Amino acid sequence: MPIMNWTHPDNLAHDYPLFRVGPFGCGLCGQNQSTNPKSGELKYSINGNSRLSSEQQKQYEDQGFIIIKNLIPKHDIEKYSKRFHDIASRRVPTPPGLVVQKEVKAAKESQSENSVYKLWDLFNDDQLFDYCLHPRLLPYVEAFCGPNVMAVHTMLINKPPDSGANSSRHPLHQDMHLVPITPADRIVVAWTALEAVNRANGCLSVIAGTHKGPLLEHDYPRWEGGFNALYQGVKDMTGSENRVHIEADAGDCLLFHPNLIHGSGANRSQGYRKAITCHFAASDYDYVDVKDTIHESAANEVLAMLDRKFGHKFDKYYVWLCSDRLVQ
Ligand SMILES: O=C(O)CCC(=O)C(=O)O
Repeated sequence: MPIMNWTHPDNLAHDYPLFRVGPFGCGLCGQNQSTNPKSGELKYSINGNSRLSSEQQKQYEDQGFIIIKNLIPKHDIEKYSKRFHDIASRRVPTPPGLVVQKEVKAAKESQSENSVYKLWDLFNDDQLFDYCLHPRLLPYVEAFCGPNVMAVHTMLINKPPDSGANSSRHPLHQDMHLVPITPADRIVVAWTALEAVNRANGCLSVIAGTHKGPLLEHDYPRWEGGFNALYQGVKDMTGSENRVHIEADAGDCLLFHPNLIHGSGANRSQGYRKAITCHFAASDYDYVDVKDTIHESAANEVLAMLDRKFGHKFDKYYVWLCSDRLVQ
């Protein structure tokens, strides 16, 4: 994958002061950093880490995900849920910079827990960003990213009850489509349930083992009931062998590789289905030049969203990635 022309992040922070920039390493090598293991070594997790059991490491290597039951304590789960509720229902002012995305079918409704689907860029809110610094989570993250870790993409996802259009589904996709940084094998996604999630309220499902394959072309689904912005799925996805439905309790954390194909079902319950997520990366990652690559259409869409939000024409494909923060 080509690496894009480098602009030091300090310059970006100057041009785009709305974005906070972490202390990147500057050592661009011009190549995709290969994480090919020597025989007997691990490819998708760090050799010799003491946090994962050998079973957990084997499952992650083979299937691309593991579940850590009861990782985040109840009082923290309640704190994140309450904060979401307060922001979504406008009990408190929306913290500047926090991006509020409404569900496509509720776009014209006033802001409420019923209409808000996602909060993005949680680093703009200390109470929600607390999740990305959680002392019970970071040791696991280190087992995939190594000791120096950046939070690169953060969301609180609320799935309100589906209107009947099935638009609350999230098509099967790979997160790397939206996250043009490398190496992918030093990125881990930490998705934690904020309440019980099951087939009825649209739990996540994953296609085990697909983290070993390439990044595939993505496109919007041909769904008559509509779909949410940036909810592109793997193009011409056929079959779903090895599909695993991830039912979970509040506080359970799913750790998965960013190339693992996954999605979620419609929320057919009367309640909300919330989760908080962070994509963590080894802090010395490099940017991919998205031009003429599989990442380009999603990157253009992100740029257009930033233009609309900030009223400013951003000319760098990767500028949204400057919303990352060093966490360890
Ligand atoms: O929590 C979900 O429903 C799916 C989230 C997801 O895969 C994403 O936002 O990329």
